Amino acid sequence: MAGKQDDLRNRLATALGQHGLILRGGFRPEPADGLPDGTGTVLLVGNAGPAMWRSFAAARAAAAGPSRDPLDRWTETVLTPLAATFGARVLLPFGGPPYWPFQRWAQRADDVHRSPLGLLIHPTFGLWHAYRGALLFERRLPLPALARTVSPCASCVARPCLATCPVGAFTPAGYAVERCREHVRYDPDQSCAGAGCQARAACPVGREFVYGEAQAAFHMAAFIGAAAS
Ligand code: B12
Repeated sequence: MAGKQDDLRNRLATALGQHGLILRGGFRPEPADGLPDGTGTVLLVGNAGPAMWRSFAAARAAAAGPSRDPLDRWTETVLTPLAATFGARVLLPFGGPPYWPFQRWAQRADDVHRSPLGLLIHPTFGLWHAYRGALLFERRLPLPALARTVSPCASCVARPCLATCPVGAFTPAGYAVERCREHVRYDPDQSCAGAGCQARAACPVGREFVYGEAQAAFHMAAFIGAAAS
């Protein structure tokens, strides 16, 4: 039985890989996780590095015309039929408020830790990863053993992430969203808008997974609410 279910996970990983997506671990929900009743297993789906961007960019180039929130629409287009094929229900990280607590779920599913920026850091991918959906199965699927490591931020003395933001948006009191957004919008050099968040880029972990320029610019355009190109 376990072999058959491992096989399901392998087939799922292969299907996701065709879209540049990966499995990001899983967990068996407890009441505090806030998942719908009857959920036996949650598998998280996400992206790390630039692989998803290549699939999304190709699909977008082939699409008829511009759409609002194109990455979210693409995610739905990919994950909805895939979930149906595998007998799962899909929950998405966008579309709120309210939002499903993906960062909390991610910490249950995988070896990720909250970084000083608020983003979750992964020992291999660094800050260059995100979540695209949660697949909910009624069954209790076997889960791979999870090795928990100490956060890479614990031994990072220099903390360049906290020293790099040009407007000091990452403060001891939290992330000053509007200060960040104003700067991304109106900075004449457009350095954050073009190359992405400089605080995120200052992190030394997972350098080989850094997003490319087009992806960085896309996420920043979405963040400031400009039409992303
Ligand atoms: C609302 C939101 C935002 C708001 C944040 C508002 C705020 N005051 O913090 C805004 C629009 C500003 C934002 C921005 C970004 N976000 Co955002 N955001 C979300 C969203 C949709 C909901 C968060 C939420 O309210 N959850 C509800 C609570 C109950 O759930 P939770 O898991 O416990 O949420 C915790 C986090 O929100 C966290 N938190 C607190 N402060 C901050 C600050 C930052 C920067 C982050 C990322 C998280 C964070 O505290 C919450 C309570 O524990 C999530 C997706 C999701 N569904 O989780 C993405 C999410 C948290 N964002 C994400 C990302 C990547 C970003 C950006 C980096 C995108 C970009 N531009 O590249 C930017 C950061 C800006 C920058 N400098 O680059 C990723 C994080 C992935 C990771 N590795 O951890 C998520 C998970 C989306 C995804 N698809 O994976 N975001």
